[in-house]
Amino acid sequence: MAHDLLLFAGPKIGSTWTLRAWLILKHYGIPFDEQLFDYNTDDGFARLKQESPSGWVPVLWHDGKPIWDTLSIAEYLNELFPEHQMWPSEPRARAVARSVAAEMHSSFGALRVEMPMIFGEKHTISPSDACKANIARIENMWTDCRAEFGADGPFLFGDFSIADAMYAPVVSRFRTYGVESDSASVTDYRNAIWNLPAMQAWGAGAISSADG
Ligand SMILES: N[C@@H](CCC(=O)N[C@@H](CS)C(=O)NCC(=O)O)C(=O)O
Repeated sequence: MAHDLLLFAGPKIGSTWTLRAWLILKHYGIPFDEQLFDYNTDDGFARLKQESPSGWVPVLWHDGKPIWDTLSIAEYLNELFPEHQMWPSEPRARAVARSVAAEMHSSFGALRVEMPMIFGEKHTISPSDACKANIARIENMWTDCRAEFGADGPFLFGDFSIADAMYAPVVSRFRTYGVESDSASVTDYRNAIWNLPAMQAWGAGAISSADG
């Protein structure tokens, strides 16, 4: 079935929420068009507030009608393309995958403020205790998911899922700010996300837009 999908997108260097939706589309090979809103410029910001129903990116337009907010977009794509099984098939694994995705959506305020995504760059900061606690919680969560559900592949629930897309910007942030881990499980997971062809394609876009 052909679909007419258009993603309202933010700049690849810093738009974490766009990255999540974009990665799902790209990883599963779903054809889509992209319209960039560089909300760091006055004009791009004004256009975004005017043209996006929510005033934010990402927005997925399907056959000319909008779906907004990243988790809704992810759920919608999963329903539109059931052949990709974007959540784990086993009920408990699926519930936990939804829990970790929702936790990313609603938490980690200190990490978001102190470690903004600057894709591909390296920066030094001194994280606050709250930010360190966010990092520890995320690493523990990744370790637990990998231990309980990750036997069949390198991702949180074995195969790539929506939960992994939710944490992809965190992997980028950890690289940018030099967050290191003693845990092989955490390091392997970070490498699996970083080396995803779709993640690398996003990075190439971040570099070319910075050059341009
Ligand atoms: N809850 C929203 C958050 C979206 C969001 O924060 N988008 C940022 C870019 S990553 C944005 O549109 N920023 C534009 C602005 O600051 O006005 C979602 O999950 O999609």
